[in-house]
Amino acid sequence: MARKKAEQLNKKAEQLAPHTEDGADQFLTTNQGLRINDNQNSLKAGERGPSLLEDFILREKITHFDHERIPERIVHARGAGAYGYFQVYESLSDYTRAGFLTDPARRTPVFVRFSTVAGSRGSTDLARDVRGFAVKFYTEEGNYDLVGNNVPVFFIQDAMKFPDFVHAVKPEPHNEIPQAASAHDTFWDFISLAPESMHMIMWVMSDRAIPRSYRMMEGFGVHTFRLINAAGKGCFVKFHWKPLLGVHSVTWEEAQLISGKDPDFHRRDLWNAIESGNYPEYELGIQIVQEEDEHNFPFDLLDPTKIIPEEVVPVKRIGKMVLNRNPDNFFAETEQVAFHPGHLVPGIDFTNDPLLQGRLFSYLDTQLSRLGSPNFHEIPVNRAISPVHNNQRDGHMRQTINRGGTSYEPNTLGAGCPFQAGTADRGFSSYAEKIDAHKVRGRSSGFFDHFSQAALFYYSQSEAEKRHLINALCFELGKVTITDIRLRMLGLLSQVNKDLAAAVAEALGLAVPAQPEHPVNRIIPADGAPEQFQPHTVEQPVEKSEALSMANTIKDTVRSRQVAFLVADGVLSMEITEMKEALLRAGAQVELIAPHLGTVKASTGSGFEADESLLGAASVLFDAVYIPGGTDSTNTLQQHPEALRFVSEAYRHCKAIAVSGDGAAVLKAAGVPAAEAPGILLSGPPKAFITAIAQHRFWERER
Ligand code: HDE
Repeated sequence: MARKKAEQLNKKAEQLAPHTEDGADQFLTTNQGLRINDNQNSLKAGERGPSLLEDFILREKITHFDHERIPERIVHARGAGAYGYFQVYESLSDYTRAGFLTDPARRTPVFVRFSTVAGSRGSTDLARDVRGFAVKFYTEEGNYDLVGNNVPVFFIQDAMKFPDFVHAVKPEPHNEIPQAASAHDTFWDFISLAPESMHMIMWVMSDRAIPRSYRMMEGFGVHTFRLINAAGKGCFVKFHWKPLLGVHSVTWEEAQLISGKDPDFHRRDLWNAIESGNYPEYELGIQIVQEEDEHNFPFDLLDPTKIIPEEVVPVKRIGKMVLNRNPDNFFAETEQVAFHPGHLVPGIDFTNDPLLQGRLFSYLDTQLSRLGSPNFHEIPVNRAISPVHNNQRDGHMRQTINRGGTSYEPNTLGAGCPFQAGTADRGFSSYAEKIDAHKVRGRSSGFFDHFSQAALFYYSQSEAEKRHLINALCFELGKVTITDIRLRMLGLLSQVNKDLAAAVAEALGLAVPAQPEHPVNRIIPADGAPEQFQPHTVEQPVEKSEALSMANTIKDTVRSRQVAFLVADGVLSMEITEMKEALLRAGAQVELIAPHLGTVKASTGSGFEADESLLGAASVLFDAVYIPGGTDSTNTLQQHPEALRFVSEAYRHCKAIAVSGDGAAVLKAAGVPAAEAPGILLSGPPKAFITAIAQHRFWERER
């Protein structure tokens, strides 16, 4: 029902329909449409004889199977996607002439793909990593792709370094270890020689790199882009996605456990949320900087290792994206979707960010090897909903049947068609930026403050977030086997924050080098660089930014949160029903976990069906735990090692736990110091539990 409604609203869904196949109530056929009468046996010379080469049905089937795989993405291989729509709140015509940003009546279909970066297609969702946040807007003026991440900065400043960076973070080349992890020598060797990565390192060592859900993370365009209005006036823009459920993460221990219990955790979460009508929602935000203000910042707007603090330029929320439909086929849609920062529409343009400039080459190029043909734009998920007419022809797997005798322009034989579009006809024209420069290999001197914003990020974190960040660095650098790399990292960290460096040094059993060896001479050209190109720090306009800490995020809803009820035979029915109804009303989801599957006998009534057994379930897959009373039930749970583990883990991971009556005995048996610990509710109305779940975590319990 929900799907039908979403489809009706969406031009993209209409376009996909004729390409969508459904075998229900249909005969099995070959790819040529021939009905098959035996799909169990190959054609043989006698029942015990050799198979015959003439079996074209067998050969077609096996040939197709042999070629089922395509190369996975070189980065961002692991991902999950969804369809939805975007709608702007009010016209942004002061800034841009892009139709989807100026017409509040328009619902623009979108396809979004979330991803991790380093791991292979089959790797865990819960790796410590950046998350990709790529949005394809199927606008009426062509496809616009906003190919961003859940972190607003990047490791490097220039595309020239990208292959080196990716080689360093991917599994090491000699033994292909480790999978989907940055905790290894080559990654930290590279980072320790690239001080420009320090701001990004703060983000990826923070809990942002282990999100609770794709639905609970921010997105960023990273680079500064440009908006251009109908009068041709340009301004700079940074794009933000703000999730309406707030920004939340799991703990590192949880992430590691989830990787074993459910490596598809984020993918499943996205899928289930959409299937259950809990549509993920994000607001699009923009930070606008007028051209005349370009140089009024202590950093360069073209430097992708810098943010514009929200306290300096506020984020204006301009519209909402809702994801309301799961793809029908993972390969056809999520795997074959092809994003490209160069998919632009009139009213939006690039800047000279040297990382962005390199990306403009890479994404088209990579689709050619990944999808195998310049006709990848004809794959249904990639097709624009606006008409496509040009003189590009032929190539592997061409689907369009172009009519007419001309495939060149200008022509008279085809009456000059297809013809160019002027600005009034929504033709794209590049922003006429004035460029008068020497051809150089180099970076602007404004790019060399590598530490101030790293320090700003660290300083803006809550105590718990700082602790997690330190622990992450201790974990990662602890996996490094070369002391020199650790020392170089301590040197760099000490330039971000002395306490941070000291805490990491202590865990590594090392001292912070007094005079950190500056790795800069490894990153400048062989001919050396003058003083202003040495790393230095520049005072920032703010000391602290509230927006950088997840502690300040929205904590007012339990919508789609997963709550485990631990129950056994003899549980008090009333205590289940009352709590369950209250939670469901608030939008949470409830699962009954019992020592056995099937019916759990209750104190009264016919009992309850268990959703999962304690053997199959795991606390890390839930946001909160409730233990209803009932002497027999709580006695059983107290004797059950998995029940005790469930409870003690939920406690250690700082989740809300509520008990009723003698449910408290289970806490005690699990070693949970229940008395008045934050987030532990020994009695009280369901409302108190709901408020506690909305808090996400009670980090103060960590100490
Ligand atoms: Fe990408 N990136 N990237 N990247 N990137 C790819 O394109 C590349 C960068 C991002 O779900 C590839 O189709 C270069 C920044 C996302 O399909 C490839 C550079 C940001 C995705 C590529 C960068 C991103 C990709 C691999 C530095 C955040 C997944 C497969 C110059 C703003 C899109 C593909 C999806 C994917 C190249 C840096 C985001 C190889 C050369 C910065 C979300 O073309």
